Amino acid sequence: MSPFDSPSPPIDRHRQFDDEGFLFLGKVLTGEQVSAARANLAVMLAQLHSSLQADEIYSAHQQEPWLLEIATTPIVLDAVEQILGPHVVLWSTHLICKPPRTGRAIPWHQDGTYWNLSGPMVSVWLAFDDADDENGTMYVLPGHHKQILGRRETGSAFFDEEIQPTALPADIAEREVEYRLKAGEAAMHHVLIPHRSPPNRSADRWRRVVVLRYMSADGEMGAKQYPNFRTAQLFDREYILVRGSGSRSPGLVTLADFRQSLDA
Ligand SMILES: O=C(O)CCC(=O)C(=O)O
Repeated sequence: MSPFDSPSPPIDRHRQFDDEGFLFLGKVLTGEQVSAARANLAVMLAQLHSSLQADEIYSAHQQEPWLLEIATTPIVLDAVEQILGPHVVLWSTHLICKPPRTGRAIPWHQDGTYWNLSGPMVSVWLAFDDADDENGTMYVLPGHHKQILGRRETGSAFFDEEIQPTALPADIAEREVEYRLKAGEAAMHHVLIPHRSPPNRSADRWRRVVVLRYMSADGEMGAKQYPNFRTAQLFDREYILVRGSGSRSPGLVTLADFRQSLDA
């Protein structure tokens, strides 16, 4: 099954996602939700373990109920369902917070080449701050998501591989598209869309975003551990069924069961 086989999608959204490999979703959080998220993030960042940086907080929705609520916002899941079909699994989140002046760049890469997963997947990039070139927003290369491009090592543990510069078009500066989003807005990207982000060059503006990762319940789900943002101790990735049913995938946990385990 391809990611574009869902039952009755609005055809224009599918076409655009299929052709370009990304899609702007517009506003998905209210101003109130953004303010609450920023307050929660401030608490989390104050508790961040000294071995971690603010751009490497992985799957904190497995500890933080507020982040699980963001990842299961109905307007976001509706958009994801239109691409993946009715059975949707949340398998990871990544808080990528770039502090003013010091927030790091991320090189051109294709996510799918880093993951031990297969099947239809999409990522939703959701801004908690207004994001633009100055504070290190994301750029995508439209239409280049249909093949895996050559890679080389970066020598950095954060993103250890990048796309070979020779595998990218020479006129990339004219082709790349900037995610110029307001706080509370989101965009969706394909697992193979080449993307990058510059450093945060702003003197006083944070760039805080969360990337929400979803897959179809039909996909193959590999084991993975992440460091807990408070303790740096490793925990196992959970596959949470957030829409539909997943009878073919015995490793899944339902959203209701997962919420209960968080509350316990
Ligand atoms: O937000 C960024 O700067 C990059 C995000 C990214 O690499 C991803 O979503 O995989």
